[in-house]
Amino acid sequence: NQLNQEKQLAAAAALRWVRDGMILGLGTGSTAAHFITLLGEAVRNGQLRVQATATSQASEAQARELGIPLLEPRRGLRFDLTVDGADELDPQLRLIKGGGGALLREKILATASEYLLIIADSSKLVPQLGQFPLPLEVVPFALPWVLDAVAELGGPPVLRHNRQNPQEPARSDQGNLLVDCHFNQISDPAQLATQLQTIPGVVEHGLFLGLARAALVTQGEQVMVARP
Ligand code: DER
Repeated sequence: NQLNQEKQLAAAAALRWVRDGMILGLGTGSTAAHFITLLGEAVRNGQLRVQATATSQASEAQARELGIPLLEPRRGLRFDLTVDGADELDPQLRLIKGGGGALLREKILATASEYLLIIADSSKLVPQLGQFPLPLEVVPFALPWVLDAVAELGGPPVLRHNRQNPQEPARSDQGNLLVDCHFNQISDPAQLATQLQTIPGVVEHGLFLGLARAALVTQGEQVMVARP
């Protein structure tokens, strides 16, 4: 369908940013999965020699399956390029991420990257962040107080449930809980990020500010390069 083609087009455009010998960060989600598939083909046919670390167990399994050489986290490891999706992008390339539940490792790798390249279909572009519920990764013990604190901040929180069996809460790769906060409009993302970071038990939030260097955004057959 049209949306899937837009995701594939963005993924294919991102592959052209990969240089032989690069150390890559691999994102999570359906758009990033297309990129990993295309990267796997380029590695398998000898077009590219790369090493990579993934932002989720799911992406790691996909990369391993495709024969992409994987790197374990180690001191001093930096990524030449990380390619990842997003749930929302605003004109300053501030992002909401975490729809796929991988926001903690995504932010860890984004921060360890020389260059974070976002790939997204045009539905992700928004004038102001917040329509997409803001994901948090939360330590289980802290949940009740985190829910109170986030509600106080004006973002009605919803505990995310496991898609396979909905009576179970969703779990991150770290075994923590995921909470989606319905702020609707986030007028000051930096202020909200600071407020969220001070709530004990909030391991990470899905506001990615000042991290993305560029975004490849597809609309139909067109691929736009967006920069902050
Ligand atoms: O969780 C994330 O941040 C992912 O990048 C994800 O939300 C993007 O999802 P999609 O590529 O499946 O639309």
